[in-house]
Amino acid sequence: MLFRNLYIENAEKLQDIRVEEGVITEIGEALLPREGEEQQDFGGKLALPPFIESHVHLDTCLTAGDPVWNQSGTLFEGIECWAKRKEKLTRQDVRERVGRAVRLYAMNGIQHIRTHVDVTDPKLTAMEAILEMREELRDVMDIQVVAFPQEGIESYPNGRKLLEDAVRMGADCVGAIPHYEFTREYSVSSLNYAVALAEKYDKLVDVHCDEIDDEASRGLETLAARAYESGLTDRVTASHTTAMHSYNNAYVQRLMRLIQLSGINFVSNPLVNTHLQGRIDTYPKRRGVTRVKELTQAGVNVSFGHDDIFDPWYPMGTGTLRDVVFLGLHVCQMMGYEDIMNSYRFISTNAARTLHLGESYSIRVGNPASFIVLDAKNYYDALNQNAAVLLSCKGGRVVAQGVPGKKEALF
Ligand code: 17E
Ligand code: FE2
Repeated sequence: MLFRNLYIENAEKLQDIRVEEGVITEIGEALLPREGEEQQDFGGKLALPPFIESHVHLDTCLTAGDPVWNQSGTLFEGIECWAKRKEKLTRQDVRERVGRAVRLYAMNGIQHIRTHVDVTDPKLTAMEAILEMREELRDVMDIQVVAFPQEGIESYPNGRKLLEDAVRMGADCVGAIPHYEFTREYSVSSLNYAVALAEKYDKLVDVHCDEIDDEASRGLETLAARAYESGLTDRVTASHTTAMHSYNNAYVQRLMRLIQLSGINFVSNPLVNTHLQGRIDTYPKRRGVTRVKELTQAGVNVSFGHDDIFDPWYPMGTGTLRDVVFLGLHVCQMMGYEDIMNSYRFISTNAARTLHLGESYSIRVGNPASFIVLDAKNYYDALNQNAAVLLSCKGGRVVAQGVPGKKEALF
């Protein structure tokens, strides 16, 4: 199969991609079709490595308003709403919603998802259902599962045991939520426990870290120190880190050294944290998005996640990461030409590092034929014009396709 006339990752020149038995066997200009070889000519469109959702809660998606709406728009009311919905969870209910969400993502060019799954549920219903789906959907979507203690490790009955049980069931990563624990001591010990668990079972770590507008919430320094000392380094991710928005600059200057030494990754969720944070401010109102620009400038790996699709924490979402990048660039004030052109990295290359996808993630000869084609010539235009995803090819299999949106002025 020959995919013709593509601008690969914003390249200036058009190239063709040859795929044989699910693998990229040749990339070059004007490749000659072989006898009987199937061809698809895109006539000058952008090809990118597949998009990656590096942070979402699939277990909670598509439940907004059931049984109650989050009226205040705070993280904490969201957790209360979810606790009510959680009581009604069944395996079938989780499977049905996750199936819908995964299809939404697929249509938008996503081929990898890291999902947090709440393990503060004595029955671990969602964890069981999602681990099952991780296997069933393997050919069309790679799903990485974080055991996420939504209501705390130290502050929830049997929190430690539930987290370990979920890891033993097969979760890929260990989570924590230091800003939600009852005390500062608990938040430190919860992080120590999560990192030790990851070491014991050889897992990755992804912590909901300091998702609060409290400048005294300092789980991040503990997490980074443990990542450094344990040698887990880039196997550790700090998600949200919204308190970092409110830290004083002198502290951030000191902290940045530790962050760099530790090698940890960051995930920022601009859609959801601009919605949830700043809720107790009058004016000026904080945006509550972590320091993406400064971290990036310091050479720290940052990716963007959607976090939620239509659930107690976010009443919107159609599973497109384009909106996440679009808002992220605005709120982080990263709107220089190169910033915009390269911003797909927040939902591709950078996220691949966080998920440890390795060398097989890139459009390169010898790699699985996994790529997407967008209806634009480069990512600047794709982002600005909200370009359709024309094709999503995963290991040589077309897993989703789309047609260009059509609008016309009648004058
Ligand atoms: N749970 C949490 O603690 N924080 C979030 N942003 C979401 C769920 C969506
Ligand atoms: Fe989250």
